[in-house]
Amino acid sequence: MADKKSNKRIKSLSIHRPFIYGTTARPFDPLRNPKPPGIPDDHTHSWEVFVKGVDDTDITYWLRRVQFKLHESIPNHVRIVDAVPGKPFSLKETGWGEFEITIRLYYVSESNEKPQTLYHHLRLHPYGRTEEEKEEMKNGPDGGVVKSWNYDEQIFNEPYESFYEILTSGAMPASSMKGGKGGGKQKGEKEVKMERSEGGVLARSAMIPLTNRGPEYPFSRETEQCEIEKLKKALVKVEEMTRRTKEEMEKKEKRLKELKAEGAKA
Ligand code: SLL
Repeated sequence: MADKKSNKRIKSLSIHRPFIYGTTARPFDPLRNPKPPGIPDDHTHSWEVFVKGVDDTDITYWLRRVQFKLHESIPNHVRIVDAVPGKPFSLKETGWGEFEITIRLYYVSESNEKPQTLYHHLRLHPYGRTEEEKEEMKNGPDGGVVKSWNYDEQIFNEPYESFYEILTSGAMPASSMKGGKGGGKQKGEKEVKMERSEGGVLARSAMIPLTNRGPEYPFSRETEQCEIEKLKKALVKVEEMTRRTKEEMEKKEKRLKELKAEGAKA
């Protein structure tokens, strides 16, 4: 670490890094997901919980360890996963029930940040806002695979200078990070081009991909735009409903007045 004295916090600056956390579950099925030997009879699903970079880019330059606290019914239910450069923090298990997983993030020591906690509900069964969404999860191309993934942004407020250095020491194409060990250009290595490929993101950046590229990469500006469009459409619908309700009320009020007038005459 840099000399303590010169390692000050950078005031009024905050920097963020996107990441994804969540679970993916698959029901045991003789064809698509056969149950491995030795798994208890009552286990119905295999599942995975993870914390990873957008587009699977490396995040181990700011995150060094993840602790997953599982349900107490699971043997050895507090699990620690240490960083392997270029790899997601992931844990695979089998079981029969859904529960809340406590995910504790430990940052690299240069950050001087205290660990933080996230909570994630393990989903084994299809879910969704509508019946179609549930149906899609059951019978869609991914057949029976239940994903519950969240996009999030880690914010570092007033980072230490040395940590800021690490965070900004050069965005690079994800391909140049292959095989683990990222970070900086090696001597003699040729200049890496700083551009997006296929709407993807540069490693060690805060970029969000432009487009969707399949079920493994669901978070992008395109998804965001889709959600915004959905909200806009919903808003139009709500306005339309409000207008109609108002109209009906006006009609009823009018009718009521008429009836009252008739009553007064009689
Ligand atoms: C439920 N409240 O009743 C939840 C608890 C616990 C899930 C779910 C055990 C796996 C194992 C397992 O799946 N526990 O024995 O390794 O639905």
